[in-house]
Amino acid sequence: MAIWNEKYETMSHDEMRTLQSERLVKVVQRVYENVEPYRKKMDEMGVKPEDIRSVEDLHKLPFTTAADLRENYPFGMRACPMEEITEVHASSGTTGKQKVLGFTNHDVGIWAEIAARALTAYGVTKNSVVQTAYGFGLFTGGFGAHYGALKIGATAIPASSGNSKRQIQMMKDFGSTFLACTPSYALSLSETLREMGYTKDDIKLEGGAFGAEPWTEEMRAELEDKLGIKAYDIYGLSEIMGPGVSFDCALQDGMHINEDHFIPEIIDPDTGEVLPEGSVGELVFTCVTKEAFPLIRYRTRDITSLNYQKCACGRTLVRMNKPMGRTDDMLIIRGVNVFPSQIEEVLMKTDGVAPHYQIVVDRLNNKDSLDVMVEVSEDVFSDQVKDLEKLAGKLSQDILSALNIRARVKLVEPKSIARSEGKAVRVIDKRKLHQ
Ligand code: DLL
Repeated sequence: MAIWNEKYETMSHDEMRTLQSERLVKVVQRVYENVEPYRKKMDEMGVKPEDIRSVEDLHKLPFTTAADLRENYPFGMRACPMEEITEVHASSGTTGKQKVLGFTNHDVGIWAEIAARALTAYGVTKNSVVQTAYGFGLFTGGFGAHYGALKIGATAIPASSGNSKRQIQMMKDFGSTFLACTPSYALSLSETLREMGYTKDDIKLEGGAFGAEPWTEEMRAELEDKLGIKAYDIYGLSEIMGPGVSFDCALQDGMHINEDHFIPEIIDPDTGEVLPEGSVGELVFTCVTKEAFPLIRYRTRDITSLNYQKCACGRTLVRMNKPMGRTDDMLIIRGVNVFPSQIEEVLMKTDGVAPHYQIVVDRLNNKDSLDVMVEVSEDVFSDQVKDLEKLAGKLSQDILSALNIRARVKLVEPKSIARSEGKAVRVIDKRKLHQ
C-alpha cells in the first residue's frame, strides 16, 4: 500500500501536535497583522496573537463562518497582496453571494500535494489514466483531481462533467483506469455504459474518487458492483482548499485528514463548545499553511466525528467518518431531525429499488409532509399494482422503524428522476416557498 508522503502521513501524534502548534502560532500572527476582519474579531474577544502558543489554545480563537466570507466578498479575508493570488475558486452554494477564495502558487502546490496523497492511497500511479468528470471552473472538483494526477505523473484526462456518452467513449478509447466525479454522476455513468450496450468488462476502470456530496456505504457497494471498481471517498470544501482535505485509504474505514495543513475540531453546532474525542458534531478546520486565505476555525456545517485510532494502512493522520450531511441540509420534519443520507441508507437495503430518489417536503395545514420518490427497476415496475403498493408500504414502514418518521413512498418508473452531472439535488423543500 503506497504512501505519497511518508514523512507527514506517518509521523507520530506528538510530532504532529508540535508541527501544528508551530504552524498555528505563525498563521495567527499573520492573519492578525494582515486580515482586518480577524484583527477585529480577536480584539473584540480580547485575544492577542501571543496568547496562542500551541494547539491547546486553538479554542480561544474566534470562529469563521460562511457569513464572514460573504460580508467580505470577494477578497476581504485575504492575507496576502492581491498580485500574489494566481487562481480563484468559489464555493458551490446556490443562494446569496458566492464564497470566493483565492490561491497563491504556493497554495496550489499544497493542493496538488494533498490530492496526490489521496490518489496514491487509491492506488493511482504514474501508469494510471485518470479521467476527471468533476466540473472544471470555479468549482474545485475538476482542478483538484487534475492537479493531483499531474503531481503523480499519471495521464490526466480533464473531461469535465456532462456528455455521458462521450465520457464512456473516452473511457473505452483512452483506457481510463481511474474515474473522479460525484458518486451520483458515477451512478449515472454506469447506466449510460449499460445503455450503450457495454458491460464493466469493456472498460479498464479499477477505482474512483467520489465526493463533493454525502453518499452511503450502500451506494459504495452499488458503484463497486456496477463499475467493477473500488469506490473511494474524497472530502473537501473550497473554503479550506478543495478535494483532498481528507481521503479514504485502502481500508475504506474513515477518511484521513491532511492535518499537517488543516487542524480539525468537532464542536457542538448550537453552543460552539469543543466536544470530546469521538463525539458527533460540526467539523471545524483551521488552515495553518495557506498563504492567501488561511481561514481560522472555519465552521464547515458538516456533521461527522473524528477517529484517532491507529489505522492498519500505516498512516497516522486522524480519520473523519463519512459526513452524514450538512447542518443546513438537515430536515426537521414534525420535530424529527433527518438527513437525506439516512433515507438513502434505508431505501438501498431493498432489492429492486434504485439509488435514484428525491425527497419532497411540504407543509399543509400546519403539518409537515414527507414524500419520497424512488425509482424501481424495470422488472419491479412491470409488476402488478398491488405488488407495487406492497413494496411502497414496506419502504415506508422501513423508514418509520429506522428514523421514526412517517413518509409517503411513491415508486416511479426507471429514469424518471433527473440525473445529476455534479452534486445531486436530493431534496425539494417546498416549505421554503411558503415562507
Ligand atoms: O465539493 C470540493 C470537492 C470536490 C470535494 C470534489 C470532493 C470532491 P464545495 O463545493 O465547496 O467543495 O462543497 C463542499 O460538499 O462542506 C460537504 O458538505 C460536501 N462534501 C464534499 N465532499 C464530501 C464527501 C467541494 N466526500 C461541501 N462526503 C462540504 C460528504 C461532502 N459530503
